[in-house]
Amino acid sequence: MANLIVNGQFEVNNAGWESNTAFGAYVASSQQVRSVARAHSGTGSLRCTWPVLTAGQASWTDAPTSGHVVGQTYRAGFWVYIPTGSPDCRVEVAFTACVSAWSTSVRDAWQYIYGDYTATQDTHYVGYAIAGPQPNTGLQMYVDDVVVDVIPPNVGTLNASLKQTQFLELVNRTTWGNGALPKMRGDTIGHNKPPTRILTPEGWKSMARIHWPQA
Ligand SMILES: [Ca+2]
Repeated sequence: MANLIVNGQFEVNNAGWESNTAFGAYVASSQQVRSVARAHSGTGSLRCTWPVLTAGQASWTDAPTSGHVVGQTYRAGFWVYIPTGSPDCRVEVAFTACVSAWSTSVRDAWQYIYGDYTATQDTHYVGYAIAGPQPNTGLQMYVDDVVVDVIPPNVGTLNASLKQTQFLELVNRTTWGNGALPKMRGDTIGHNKPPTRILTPEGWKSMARIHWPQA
């Protein structure tokens, strides 16, 4: 599968990203711009300047994201950089149930946060949010390397119900969740070194032999 986020690396501009009230649920953030002050990849990231919030208010920045398959489960992952003095954030997705845990107390360093959700329509608004009260002005945070993709199948539950397309996804996948490559016993999946293919059951076109490391 491909990343449904069209502009998640911010190497050119901030196209596709916005802030809105989501029918009154949020206070629109005041500014989202491409910044070269810091980056998780390349030289650019998205800098959001949060509005002043009172208790009970929230604000978010989001990307209207199309191409979902209804009923498919997705993971929206963000690398976020929260400077000292700025609030925790979390992943939120509109028009479906998705609210991640709040980011940890990490400050002045990149951290990965994500939320999982099941698509209910073609377009979902994928974003990150903060909650009030926030007493100061100029509160900022940075985002980079945003990915929305199907969640890799849980190998621990592979069984006869597994669909062919899921297996092909497993074979073809070169990055995993937060970007780390899954470790193989005696091997590592890599761009130039796919998992071993073995003879497949009748009706299946492809299959991967995968040995997960012992916990
Ligand atoms: Ca970048």
